[in-house]
Amino acid sequence: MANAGMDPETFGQFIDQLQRYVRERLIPAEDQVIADDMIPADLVDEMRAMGLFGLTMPEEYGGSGMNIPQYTETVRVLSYAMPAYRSMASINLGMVCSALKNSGTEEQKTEWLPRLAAGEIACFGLTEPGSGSDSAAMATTAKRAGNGYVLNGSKRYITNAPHAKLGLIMARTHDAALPKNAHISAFLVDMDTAGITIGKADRKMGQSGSHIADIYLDDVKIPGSALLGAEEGRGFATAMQSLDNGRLSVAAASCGYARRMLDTAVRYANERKAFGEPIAQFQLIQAMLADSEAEIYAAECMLRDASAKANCGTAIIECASAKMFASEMCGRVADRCVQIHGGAGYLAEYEAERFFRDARIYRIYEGTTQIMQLVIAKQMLRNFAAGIIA
Ligand code: COS
Repeated sequence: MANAGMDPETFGQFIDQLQRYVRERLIPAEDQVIADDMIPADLVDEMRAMGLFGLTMPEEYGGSGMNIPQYTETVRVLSYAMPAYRSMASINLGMVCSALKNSGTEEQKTEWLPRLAAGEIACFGLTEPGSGSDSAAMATTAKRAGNGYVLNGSKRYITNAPHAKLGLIMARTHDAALPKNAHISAFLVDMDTAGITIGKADRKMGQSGSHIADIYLDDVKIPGSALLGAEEGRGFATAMQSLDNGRLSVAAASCGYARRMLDTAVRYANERKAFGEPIAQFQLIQAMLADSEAEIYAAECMLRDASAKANCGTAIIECASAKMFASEMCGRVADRCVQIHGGAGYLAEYEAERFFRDARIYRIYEGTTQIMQLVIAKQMLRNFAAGIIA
């Protein structure tokens, strides 16, 4: 059944407030974020005070109770600003909240959802040095010890690892691979537990102010109550279900940031003159603007449709399609934005250059475009075999 979410009028007011906040506070602070490679602490506090970390948590756990379409619309609006802001809140709002809501026990929800809603940061530990796209091949182990488990292994490219208080960590509870990847379980790990160390934040191509790092797990003793859903073998399904949600967030981020790029390109095309008139008057520039507008619109429509379907149940094809199309679209718009800026587009003092670098990861994380193709095709073939016709 569809989740009704937040009352539409309150949601509309929230979006108006967020749009103003993005333009009046977040965008003006971008240069500072780039210079420090860090969102200023007072801005993070403001984001907490606005409830931005708890939008998707149910109200009874201290959140705002947004449903999936409201959550993705919020991410889209937030993503008009540089990606670091979404990055800080998105693991709370998307993957970890979704895993807790869908699979957590009542005790786990009661313990963690209010903390996340209040702004404690979460991270999602799936990828490892030896397993990215092939996530079921992970090497991190969770061995039973008394009433609890001992974790050993490492996780790589983990967004927010340096800030996280909660890690949703996937680990093998069986040495051998099991059907449906049931050798993997998910654990809610307090990141202050002894034996956890965080690597140095990695230097990246773009996305200043957002941090990824390795997590090292060395004989980390966790209680049995940390097993998500109190059930072994559900970790892969939980991770995939959470990734459906995370993929919608990347689709929304791609739509929001592409809109920013296009607005910037339109402004520049009106200001910059060549052959005696603004370059916006030239049809070949207009073609790039028009293609970008139409593609952003298409991605926004997909995002809304996929979000509505995911709000009613599983929507694997739609989530993967929206992520694939929107992230690829964002890359094309970023490229055109540089092209419209001409030589200036290659210079760091213009925004187009960093838009281009920032956008590149959208086609990679939460599942590459190539993995999205596999996910979509696999589901299509399953539907065909089951006689399901669209
Ligand atoms: N929702 C709920 N359960 C799901 C699911 C989803 N979207 N996808 C898979 N599952 C569960 C199901 O139980 C499924 O079995 P059934 O389909 O028979 O019910 C089981 O997991 C196994 O799924 P599948 O057969 O699709 O697993 P594969 O090993 O074939 O999956 C891919 C392969 C490549 C699709 C998968 O490993 C993947 O998506 N990898 C990319 C991971 C990724 O995005 N990494 C990026 C970084 S993470 S931040």
